[in-house]
Amino acid sequence: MTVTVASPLRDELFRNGYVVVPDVIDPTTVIKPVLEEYARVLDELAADLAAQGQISSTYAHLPFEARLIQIAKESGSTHTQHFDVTLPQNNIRADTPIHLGDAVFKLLTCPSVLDIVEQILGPEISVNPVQHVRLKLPAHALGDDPDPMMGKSPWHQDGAVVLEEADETEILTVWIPLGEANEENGCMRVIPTDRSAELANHCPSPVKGAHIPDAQVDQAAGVTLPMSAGSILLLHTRTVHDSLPNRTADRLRVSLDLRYQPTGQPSGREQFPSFVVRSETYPERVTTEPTDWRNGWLEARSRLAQDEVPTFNRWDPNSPLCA
Ligand SMILES: O=C(O)CCC(=O)C(=O)O
Repeated sequence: MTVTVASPLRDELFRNGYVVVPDVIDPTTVIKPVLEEYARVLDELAADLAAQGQISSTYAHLPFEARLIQIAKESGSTHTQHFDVTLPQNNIRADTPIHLGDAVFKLLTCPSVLDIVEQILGPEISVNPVQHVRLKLPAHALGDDPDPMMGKSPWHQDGAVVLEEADETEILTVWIPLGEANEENGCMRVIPTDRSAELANHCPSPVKGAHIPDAQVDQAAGVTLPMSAGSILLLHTRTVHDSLPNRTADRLRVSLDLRYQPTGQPSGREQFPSFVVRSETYPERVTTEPTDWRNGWLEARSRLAQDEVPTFNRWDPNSPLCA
């Protein structure tokens, strides 16, 4: 199914590679409940780590940000997967943590977000399984754990993190700060990129994920994008982007990056589930219950815990460009 949408927003996105749309999400009714869910995830995590002797206290008296930073430092791990809204790309077990809370589902299906997405993709919309929460820790707290979910993201195009079969899929990235994101705590940075641009060669790395080496990016053209909670950033699959490091002493930078696509096009990660979130033609196919969404992911986890998980990487680490 090809997309035939005409809208000024789509034109702007395709021309520049990015659009920041302010005041899309209600911080009180939509964002705050997500942060409350993450606080409960941290409660459970802290109790488990304390019971295993990995931390000396649950640090229950600390506010969320200070508590996560303290726990990450003391346990020597960022515990990303406990908060993440997708499965890892390998070593999936029957009990691999994943956070599939009602508040996250409400954000994923937020009508005001889907109204914007519809202006780009049209009315048949699915949520693509490439999606993450990033609780970006201060660089000093990361230690030897260079996890790009918790630290700086390297330069890349989102079209490079899915398989070739999705090269023509109109995957739209919707990046959502759950608090202030600025130059100090590590906001996003983009290189204005026309949608007709080629996918650059990426280098796969267990540490950074698929990335374009810094030397191959015209970094002087980078545009930093400070944003407030409630606003969203749209990127197309060819937009070259990274994020700045979190240089604060004691603050997190919290965001979700979600992806949507026209229903019926390849997701580029077929082993993971996609869900219809809006449909003019088949409204009965829309996933409206968080339980159905949760079950879709949990079934994928059970299946993948038994099967060999195919790699989602298409890039050659031995390419001379990666030397
Ligand atoms: O949130 C970040 O720091 C990076 C996000 C990103 O690069 C993406 O969503 O593709």
